[in-house]
Amino acid sequence: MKTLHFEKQAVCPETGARAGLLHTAHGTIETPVFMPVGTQGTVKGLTRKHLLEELDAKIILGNTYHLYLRPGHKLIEGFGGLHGFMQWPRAILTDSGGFQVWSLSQLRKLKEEGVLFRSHLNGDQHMFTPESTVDVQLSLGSDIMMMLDECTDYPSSHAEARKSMEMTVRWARRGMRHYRERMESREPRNALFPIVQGSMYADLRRECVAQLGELDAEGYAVGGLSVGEPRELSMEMTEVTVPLLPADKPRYVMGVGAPEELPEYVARGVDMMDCVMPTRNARNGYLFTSEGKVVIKQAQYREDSRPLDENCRCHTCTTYSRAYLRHLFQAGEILFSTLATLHNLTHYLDIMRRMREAILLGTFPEFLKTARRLASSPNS
Ligand code: PRF
Ligand code: ZN
Repeated sequence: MKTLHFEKQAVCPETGARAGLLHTAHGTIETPVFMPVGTQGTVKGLTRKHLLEELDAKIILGNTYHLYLRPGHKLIEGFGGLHGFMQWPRAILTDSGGFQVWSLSQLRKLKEEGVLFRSHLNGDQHMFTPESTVDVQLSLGSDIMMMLDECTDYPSSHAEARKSMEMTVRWARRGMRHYRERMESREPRNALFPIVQGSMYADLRRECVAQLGELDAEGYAVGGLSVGEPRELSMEMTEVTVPLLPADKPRYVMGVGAPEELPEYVARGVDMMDCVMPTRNARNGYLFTSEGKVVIKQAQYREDSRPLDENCRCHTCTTYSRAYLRHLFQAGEILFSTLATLHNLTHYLDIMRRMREAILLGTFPEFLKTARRLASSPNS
């Protein structure tokens, strides 16, 4: 039974960029989409009102690893899942935890059964299996759940990458079987996306796509990118992987990217992306504008009365000066995080909206050309 419906609206013939509508149980998402990261059940610094009314975000991301450890998925389930707990009425995607175990937990032991790890909070030992991460995500009630995968270290030898990719495939088969069993006794509201791995090896990526394709999932993700490799390699791997994924299903590249990378991924047929960059950088005083980066602590902004970004319609840019923002940052005021996050996310979501519009209008190649010219200009 279908839980998601992806409606393709337009494809750019020159590049393969797609515009579509992704219908979920918690509303319709216009694609291509960037999903703000809300690891702990909150997009740091923002209220629901900001997300709904200022940003008009249609989907946000949560993390199984964090929410499982604290406050616990059973507690959240008691509040009606993550939607009820955080009072978020729109769509939620949760990552499976595999990647966060890889990047955060203290001790990690990979077994055929799953991944054994120690909590980064108190050192307690836990295990995630392909089955248990589906169960945890069903408790969280996310609209799109992610399969347990192993994000292969970069760099890895071909043999290591093959071993890791094959484990990810075996886990995906188990996870999908368990998911289908669980769905028999449930109203179908949650989709499950397998994740393509294969490090930086085109043959492994192709093989992984072919094997995961047999699972006939409702969407597919590409993992293992943006893990330290040069940008050309991320793009090359995206180019070999994405066109092989089913054209009538959403395609999600996990954990990307910088603002100037967004058009590059979309041009390669990607529908969904997420990244901590706009939110994390905001809190650290790194702001993205239509004219390039602003490092707000710099002395040049001390008496700068201009808005952060003349071309931005966000609350931060229509209300405050750069000098005031710099002062808040220097004084360590909590308001800075809110204002900076609001702006950076507005900037990201606006790029996505402009791309979507261009794809629908048939002007995406021109958009891409302009975006590339701006990206190679000195102050960006
Ligand atoms: N796997 C999972 N989540 C992820 C990644 C991955 O490979 C990445 C890699 N960029 C980010 N988030 N499950
Ligand atoms: Zn702004």
